[in-house]
Amino acid sequence: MNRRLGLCLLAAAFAAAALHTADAAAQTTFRMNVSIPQNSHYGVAVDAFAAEVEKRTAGRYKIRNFYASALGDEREATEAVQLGTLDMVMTSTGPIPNFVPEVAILDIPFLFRDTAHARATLDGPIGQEMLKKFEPKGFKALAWGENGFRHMTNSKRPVNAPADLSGLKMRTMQNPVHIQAYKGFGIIPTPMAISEVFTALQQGTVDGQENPISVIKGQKFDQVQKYLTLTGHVYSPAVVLMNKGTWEKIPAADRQAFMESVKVLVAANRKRIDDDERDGVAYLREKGMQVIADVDRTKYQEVLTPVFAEFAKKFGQANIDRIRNYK
Ligand code: EAX
Repeated sequence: MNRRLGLCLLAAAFAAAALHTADAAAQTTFRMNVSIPQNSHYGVAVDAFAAEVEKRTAGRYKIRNFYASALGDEREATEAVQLGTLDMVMTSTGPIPNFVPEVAILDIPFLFRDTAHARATLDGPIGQEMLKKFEPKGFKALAWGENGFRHMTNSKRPVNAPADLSGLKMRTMQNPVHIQAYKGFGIIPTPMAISEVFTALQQGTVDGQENPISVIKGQKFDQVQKYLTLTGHVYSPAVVLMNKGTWEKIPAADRQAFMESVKVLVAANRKRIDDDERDGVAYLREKGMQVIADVDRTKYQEVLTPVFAEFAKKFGQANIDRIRNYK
């Protein structure tokens, strides 16, 4: 081999090695948004997810998380994921009926008996079928997460019975099922994004709001709300979404890594909610809230009888019963 050819071969070998290294280091970063702070049942979940994805893909994929609606409220972020200008969002189902109408059935009040029932349903065939409904709308839904059972707070009066809700002006999510149902309670619903709620309560634009203990505590609503009634009137699911086109570009082996990682997200999310549920009410009492814990939920359900009839027409009684009776 002459010297010239030798050098050429050497140069080619270097080039190939450099290319290989570049390949191995090729890194994709996905941006993900949540509506509430890092120190919350979504924040700890997406952080656990980011760490797991990075570990399982040997750093080839990174998740960059944005908290407290930094990249938009839940509706805006969901829309951005649909369009592909944002990669991922973990959101409550607040805005979801506007994107995937079939999933709105999950937002019906008193649909789930308790947390165990909700988690089993979402983890089982019903929940998994529902995740597929996101696909024709431009989303890959990786998993159901959780926001929790929602309770009523307000600054006007203790709500001891359903009739006490009548005439209260309450912030609601931008969710058509909630809005329709809450009107059935006699509430005057005022939909707005979560990032605006504290100020709206403080300034008296609305009298109250409803959210899980985790959110009431995390958003410091105890500073602007006197009364809390543990109505648990509706279960609030969360969902982890990715833009569908983005998902399809991920090689199969790495998709598997994402699916394994999202299990870690769900576990961290649920664990934090369990902790908040255990300690949150005592904490809110300490902060000065007057808590009505002894709630006859059947009374609240009875008030919604006409609304339930409307939902039966809309979603099909059999579909509702299938969820209600899931064991
Ligand atoms: O998803 O908007 C709400 O009330 C939600 O519960 C909150 O953003 C967490």
